[in-house]
Amino acid sequence: KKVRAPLLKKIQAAMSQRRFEHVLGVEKAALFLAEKYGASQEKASIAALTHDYAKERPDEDFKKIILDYGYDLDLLNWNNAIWHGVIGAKLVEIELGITDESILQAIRLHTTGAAQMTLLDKIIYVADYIEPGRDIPGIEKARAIAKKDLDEAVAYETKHTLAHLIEIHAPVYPKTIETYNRWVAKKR
Ligand code: DGI
Ligand code: FE
Ligand code: FE
Ligand code: FE
Repeated sequence: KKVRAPLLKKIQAAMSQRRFEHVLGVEKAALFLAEKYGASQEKASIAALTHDYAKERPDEDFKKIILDYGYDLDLLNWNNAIWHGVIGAKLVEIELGITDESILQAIRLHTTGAAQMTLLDKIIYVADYIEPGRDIPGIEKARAIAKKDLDEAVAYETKHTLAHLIEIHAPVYPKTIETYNRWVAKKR
């Protein structure tokens, strides 16, 4: 597509070669999932390419955006893991000129998921997890599930991410818990 080449250069310039390869892997996985589940290939591509655009930015950049744009100040209590998606989407909008709200939302939600996710949100959330370069315990299971049922893949990823966060005593972002309650927890 005509927007892809210039976008690719800016993204490559913003990160290490290793992360750039991850991003290309996420694009590959996202295009596969978009084809399989009937989402826009172009949106899947752009969202995948931009999802970690801000990941290597200094904390100060995120803090400035939080203050300048009036984000909830509780965000200041978190870190890059949460900021690079939630606030990174604003940097993608400002610096890369991406204005499509569905793409920006997929970037915002890619780390934590959400109780309410569009098809594109789910595709980016899952593609980030199963991309060919990822090596996490249980990754082959996650890839197999993603080929059969996207919602089940969201549930699998959410459960394993939360279990990992608890295992390492990491603080859990409230949205991550909302995702768990919607997609993993049994109704009662
Ligand atoms: O940016 P990536 O490494 O490709 O992947 P990601 O954006 O899905 O996750 C970034 C990091 O965020 C990863 O180490 C897991 C972590 N993470 C996900 N949910 C939470 C979280 N960290 C904290 N502290 N709390 C969360 O709820
Ligand atoms: Fe990320
Ligand atoms: Fe992820
Ligand atoms: Fe990523």
